[in-house]
Amino acid sequence: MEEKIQAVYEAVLNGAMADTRGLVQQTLDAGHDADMILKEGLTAAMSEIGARFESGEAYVPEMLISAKSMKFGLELLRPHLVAADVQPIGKVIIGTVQGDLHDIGKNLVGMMMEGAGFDVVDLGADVKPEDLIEAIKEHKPDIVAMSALLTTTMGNMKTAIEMMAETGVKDGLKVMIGGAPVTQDYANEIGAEGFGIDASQAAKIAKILVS
Ligand code: B1M
Repeated sequence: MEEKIQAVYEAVLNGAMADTRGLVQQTLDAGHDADMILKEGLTAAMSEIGARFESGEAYVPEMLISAKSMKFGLELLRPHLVAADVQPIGKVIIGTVQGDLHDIGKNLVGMMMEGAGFDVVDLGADVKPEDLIEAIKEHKPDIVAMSALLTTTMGNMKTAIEMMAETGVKDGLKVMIGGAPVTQDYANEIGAEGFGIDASQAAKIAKILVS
């Protein structure tokens, strides 16, 4: 791995928040591609901290400071990942489902969708289905995009879709889902029109859904 990107990777892995910001900036200034910094630096470090958590070598506090470091880096990459002056091609409401606090992947998907030309309304994490329904009534999106990172919360995607149907807001509205435990089979099972394995695929699928 290139030296500067390796330093970003290590800063995120070690939860060195201030260092991450400086190192991402230096890596950008050196002319490295934002997408490469994201994949080989930030995202790779989060995968490693996840693997360490799984094997008992890291604990929740370590995951948390790595996640915060990644967020610092991601904010600097945002302008490079999101193209300026794009006319909206549709409106997306995005959020992480109720009971789930993981928001990094959701933020990334939101950024990629912005980059693809969508107007994105971000409801944050731990979104109750009732609040989602209210937001749909207020913003009238083309797509609702839901993220879940826990096997225990992915069922809340189904609950939200059912509530959309019951309250009459589902007509003409496309639903997309994603997150580590989520699969295309699960999307088919709960009646979601779209599934994305990662943020860039999510943006591509969203474009297809509004075309
Ligand atoms: Co948690 N956590 N966590 N965690 N955490 C996981 C998810 C876990 C896999 C770790 C592990 O065991 N290896 C595990 C889940 C196991 C399971 O259910 N199968 C887990 C657990 C168990 C927990 C707690 C229960 C731990 C505890 O308290 N004992 C707890 C739950 C809290 C809660 O939500 N109620 C918890 C807490 C946390 C922190 C708060 C410490 C922190 C989150 C901070 C934050 O997000 N603000 C955290 C973190 C950081 C992780 C890991 C390490 C990293 C997640 C991440 O940000 N990845 C994670 C392990 C891992 O993923 N390897 C883990 C980087 C991100 C870019 O990837 O989010 O997968 P990801 O998003 C991808 C794709 O999934 C996809 O695109 C994104 C970009 O390519 N995608 C979509 C996501 N949403 C999409 C939506 C789409 C399409 C694609 O369409 C709409």
